[in-house]
Amino acid sequence: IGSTVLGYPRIGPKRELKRALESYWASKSSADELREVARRLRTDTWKQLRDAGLDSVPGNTFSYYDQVLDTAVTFGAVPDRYRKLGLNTLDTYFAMARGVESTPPLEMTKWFDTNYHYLVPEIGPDTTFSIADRTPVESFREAADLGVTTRPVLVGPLTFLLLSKPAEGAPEGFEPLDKLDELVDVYAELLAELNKAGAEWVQLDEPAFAADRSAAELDALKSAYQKLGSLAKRPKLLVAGYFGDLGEALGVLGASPVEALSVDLVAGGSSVDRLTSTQGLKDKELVAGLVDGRNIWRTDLDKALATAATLLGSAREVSVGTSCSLLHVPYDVEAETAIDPQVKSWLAFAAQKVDEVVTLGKALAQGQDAVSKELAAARAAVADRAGAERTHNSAVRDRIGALKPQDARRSEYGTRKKAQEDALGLPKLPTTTIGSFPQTTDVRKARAALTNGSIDQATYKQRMRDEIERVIRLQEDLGLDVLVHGEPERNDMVQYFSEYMEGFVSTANGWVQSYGSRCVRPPILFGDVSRPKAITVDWATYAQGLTGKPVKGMLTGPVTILSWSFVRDDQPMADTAKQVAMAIRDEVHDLEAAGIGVVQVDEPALRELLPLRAVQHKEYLEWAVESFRLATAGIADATQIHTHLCYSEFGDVINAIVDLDADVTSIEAARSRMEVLDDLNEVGFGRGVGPGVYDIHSPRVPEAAEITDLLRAALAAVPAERLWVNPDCGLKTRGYAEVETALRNMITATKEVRPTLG
Ligand code: THG
Ligand code: ZN
Repeated sequence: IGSTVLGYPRIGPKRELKRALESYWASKSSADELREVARRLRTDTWKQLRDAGLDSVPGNTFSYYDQVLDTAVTFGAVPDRYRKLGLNTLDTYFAMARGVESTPPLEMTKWFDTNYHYLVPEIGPDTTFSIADRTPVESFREAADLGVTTRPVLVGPLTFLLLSKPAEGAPEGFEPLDKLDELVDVYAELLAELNKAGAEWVQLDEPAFAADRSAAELDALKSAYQKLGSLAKRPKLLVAGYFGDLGEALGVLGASPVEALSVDLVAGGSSVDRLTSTQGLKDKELVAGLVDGRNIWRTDLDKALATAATLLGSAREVSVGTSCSLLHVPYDVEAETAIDPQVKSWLAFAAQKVDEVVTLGKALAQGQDAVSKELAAARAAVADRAGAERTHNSAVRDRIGALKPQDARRSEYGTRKKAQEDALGLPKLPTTTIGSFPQTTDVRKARAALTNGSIDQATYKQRMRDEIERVIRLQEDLGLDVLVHGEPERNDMVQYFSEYMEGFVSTANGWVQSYGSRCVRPPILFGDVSRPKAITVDWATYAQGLTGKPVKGMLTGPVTILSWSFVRDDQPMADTAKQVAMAIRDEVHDLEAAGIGVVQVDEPALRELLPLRAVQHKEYLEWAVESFRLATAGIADATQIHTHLCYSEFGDVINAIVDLDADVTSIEAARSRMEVLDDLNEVGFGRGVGPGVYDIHSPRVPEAAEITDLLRAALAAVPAERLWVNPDCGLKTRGYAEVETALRNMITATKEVRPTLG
């Protein structure tokens, strides 16, 4: 195989695909125009990767929306409700991704522990697999016509089925994996077609094996690759395991007839020992994933070469690759003109990572002298970063060094509850929202105008204040009890805070796909973190000054800030989390001092960072919970701390939610009919809880009667004194018309239920 990368960004260096998709969806351009943008993006990527000098260029890495959805469509796993719409192929695909009026989309969820989201395929006993779409073959030919031989990349059959869910109506006990044999037969057909088209290699991604898997699942892995490997006419197979150590799957794949394995040596560092002792690798090619596909730091090439050297005897051939697809990093550092030059010199985005892989590959194949200049430059950058003073702030370190366990503890909940009741005087079943209100076009335009200099700071501030006043008046009119300022001044809940903290830099073009056409620009946390001055106090006090009702201050928690940033890799995450926690704590304290009596610290990403392997959960949850508590302690008993979590199935983090010790927790619950409350009861959760009473992810407006029902269901699980009423997430992505009606119905329902309480 030689030097390669496992995948590449596809949204376009200037988010060309985003623009083209959104224009097509708005009926402002045709399918042909969209296809043309897509074709150009594919072409540019293939040529770029080939010209950069990679030995093997990945193919089929483009997607109009999501690679898991692509896999479902390729193999014909399209649920009937989408087929019945009678749309053409492209629009059926988008209906599965985004829904249409009559039919909601497939469920979307996080891709392992990343901030990328995939669509969850639905597989039932009746699903019949076939090659229903030939994009993998067609794109191979398309590249070949341009003179680039690609290595088509497919989600592997095990990972595909393990990420799928049973279709509605599937019998009790049915698992998508039950369909493995049938699916593998169709993978075999596709491999035969790719072989016929001239593909020498095909890459099958099996990241599901970086997580804990049962013996039955490992057996399934064995049988699938035994079968695929035994095909008479097929391309050579590269199985890629990433996002961690492959564990026992390594031995299984080692013993299988596939020709090559790719292993993640960044997230799965311990693999090195296991690799050298896995017998079956001796006759295989090993792609050593030495360049981090998920973070943006330049690789320590000397260290990477040393690791590669220890692997040399363990496989027939060792080549260099990325730890995972480069989908998770931005395109090109060179597009950043405003980042401080010293920090910039430490960074590598996708284009630079390709160069690193090429350099490492040459060093391995031809000796280090062949790339001495590149190695020296990398060495200098790594040394500069390691010795840089700007990553080090003694005041921050001294302050954290002096912390005592008590600094992360509040008084007993009973005492706080009493003090908060006296201070806030809220009715039973208090109503509130999660924080953000719809971001209107005017608000977005004002922000863009400030960025490009066409309005000044004072004008911008006034526009935001006008918006805040409108949102406060609306909430008073609706009759909400705890108000919010609506967050018009924020772009993204992580990026916004990072812009006001020391230790971060922002990018101008560092977009990373989050789902479909939606992107985020993760900030870069490069050094010790501190908060020089108050960030949100001005907006919160302005809002509080407009109303007699309590206004809730809105902050993002330390774990979520880390999770949605590119984080320094030169110290443990737990240490970085403490620094971010102290910065947030400063903000909590300033809000309190300015008269804000309720502060919400959101941790929607608490679960996302949960390690894929259970043995690592405890350590993670300890520092994650501790950083939240550090951020929210040291305040008066009367100050009420809220938190918000964005999921309804807690699984392994449910105990952590108790341990956060927040006074009020709002969570998603509408879609699961309040089941989450039973889960919380089971672990003895005894604090305030606001199970979302309507799903904001859908444009559908709930009737008051539906909400009344949900509140009654909630009251069966939670005593009235602890129950709050709120939507299940922020309202930022919705429109005002629907939000107003939905909130009005929510208040009507609450007022109907209140008099029935004892
Ligand atoms: N911020 C960050 N990560 C996230 C979320 C977030 N991950 C999980 C979830 N929320 C993902 N959801 C979204 C929803 C909307 C958008 C991105 C991720 C979005 N992005 C704008 C776009 O692509 O047009 C750009 C936003 C901007 O201008 O900064 O709409 O909330 N970090
Ligand atoms: Zn949410």
